[in-house]
Formats: sequence, C-alpha cells, structure tokens
Amino acid sequence: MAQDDLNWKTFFEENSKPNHYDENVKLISEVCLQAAIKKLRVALITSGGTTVPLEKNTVRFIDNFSAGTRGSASAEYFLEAGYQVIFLHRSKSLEPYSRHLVGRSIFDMIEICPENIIVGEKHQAEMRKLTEKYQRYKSNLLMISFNSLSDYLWLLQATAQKMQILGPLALLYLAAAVSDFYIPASQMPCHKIQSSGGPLSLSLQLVPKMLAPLVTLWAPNAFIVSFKLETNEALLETKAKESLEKYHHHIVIGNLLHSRKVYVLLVDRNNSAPEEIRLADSELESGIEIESKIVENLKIRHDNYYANHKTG
Ligand code: 9Z3
Repeated sequence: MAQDDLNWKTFFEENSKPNHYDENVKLISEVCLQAAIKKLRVALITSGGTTVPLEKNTVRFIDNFSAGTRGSASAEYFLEAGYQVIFLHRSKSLEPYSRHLVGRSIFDMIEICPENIIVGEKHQAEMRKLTEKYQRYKSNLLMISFNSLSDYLWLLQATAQKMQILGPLALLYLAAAVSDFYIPASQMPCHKIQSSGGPLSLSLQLVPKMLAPLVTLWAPNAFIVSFKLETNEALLETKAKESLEKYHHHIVIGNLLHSRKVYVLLVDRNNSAPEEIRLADSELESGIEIESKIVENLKIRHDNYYANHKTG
C-alpha cells in the first residue's frame, strides 16, 4: 500500500466519526438518490474554516480566518443556476440568504404594531427579496455543519461517496479553508492543558491530502473544483498547477488572501491558459459579487464535462 493510502486510512481509523454522523449521511444520501432519479445536478459546497482541537475535552483549538463568504455566496448562485446544493459548512459561519443580515440587529428591523410585529418600512424591499429567494430555493438546499477538521473530513468523504450515484451530474466545490496541520487523537491530552505546566510547545502533524482518495476513489466521475489560497502572488499560478498535476481533478481556483473578493485565477487540467476573473470597481460598488462570475464560468465548464462524459 502506498504511503499516501496508509495516511488517509489511518486518519479515519484514529479519529472518530462526528456526532449525528449517521443522520446526516442519511439526509445526504436521500438528496443524492432523488437527484439521480430526476437527473438533477448536485453541487457539494464546502465552506468556512476547520478547527484543530488541542484537547479531547476541547477548551482550546487552532482556527483560521475563513468567514464562509465564498461558500455561502456561491451556494446562492449554484441554486439559481438550477443545482441542488449540499452546503457543508463550519457551524456559525455565513450561510446562504441569512448572510445578508449578519452584523445587523433584527430588533432594529422590526416594528411593533398593536396586533402584531412587522418588518419596518425601510427594510421591506430587501426582506421581501431575500425571503422570496429563500423560500423558492430552500427545498433544494441541504445544510450540514461541522466544527473540527476531523468532522469535516468524515462528512466530506461520506458526501463524495454518496454523490457517486450521480456520476458526472455531481460537482464538488471545495471552498472550505482546511487546516494542513493537526494533532492526532493518540497525541492529544484528554483534559484541559494546565498553565501550571509552564510554556506550551505544540507539535503538529501534516494532515493527509484527502484530494487524492477523493478524486480516485470517493467521487471518480464528479467534476471537482478545489481552491488554492496563497498570500504571495508570485506563487499562485505555480501552486494551482502543481495541485492539478498531483491530483488530476478538473479546476483549481487560485486566490490571494487580500484580494479574494475581487480576483481569482482559474486553472484547468487541460493545460489551456489560466483564466482570470477580476471585478471592476464599478461592479463592486454596484453590489456584484465575484462568486456570481465564478459560478457562471463553472456552470459552462460543467456542462461541457457532462456532455463529453455521456458520449465519451
Ligand atoms: C479558499 O481558498 C477560499 O476561497 C477562502 C474563502 C477560504 C479564501 P472566505 O470564507 O474565504 O470567503 O472568508 N479555500 C480553500 C483553502 C484551502 O484550504 N485550500 C487547500 C490548499 O490550498 C486545499 S484544497 O491546499
């Protein structure tokens, strides 16, 4: 068995399944089955950061910056493009539709009338639009949440495997910010680390690269899009290309931490020239989101993939 194989299998042997795993997998399975019968497309969108616990009874954990904007905004555009969406997201990160209300207090938006409470006049138009969209698409949206890296990987594996039934109708859009480092369960203390023990040194192990089994074993016929995050622009294209060469999936979308809302670089495995998507200032000011353009672009690529897959 190759070392990579051993690593990912060992990870699942050493880290137990998340709470409510079986119930969630049942829900995911049902969505995939119904979509396969009706020949509908399904997008798995992963979103938000993954925590790395330092203790089994977790008081402290390592986290990352991701707010879930990319994933939650993309979910809305995939729904509008006709996809069923499985939204695998970090608990309490941004969610489709409700994300538009984050940072505002609901109490400032409602008014008390003698008989009932209503949405205040100046919020009516926005709330009507949002609620209409939510109600139109909610039956096409399954939301499943995770906290830790290990919970995320268990649910990713299960969802990808259940999506096999969809063949090329399945699209995986891996926007979650996945930790590269973790503490294996066998090396994790059971109880809260005591400061009386003095300064803390941590040794983190590398997380096995799950894209390898994902592409070859779990969802071999799905259209797979991963994201590559860098902070150094000079590395972005090379790193995106390296990832494609290594895992042989379909698209890597490169983005930089500080410009991720206005610029991405799409690299495809057919080695054609990378494609840039850049939002103009005027587009940004008028409320256009880069995710609308990313999803529009991917929809066309997925159409082609599906057409070739059927005949190929
Ligand atoms: C991304 O690069 C996402 O676009 C962001 C979105 C996390 C930057 P926000 O949630 O941010 O809108 O605040 N996601 C993928 C990051 C990642 O972990 N990629 C791994 C890698 O680069 C593996 S696929 O190696």
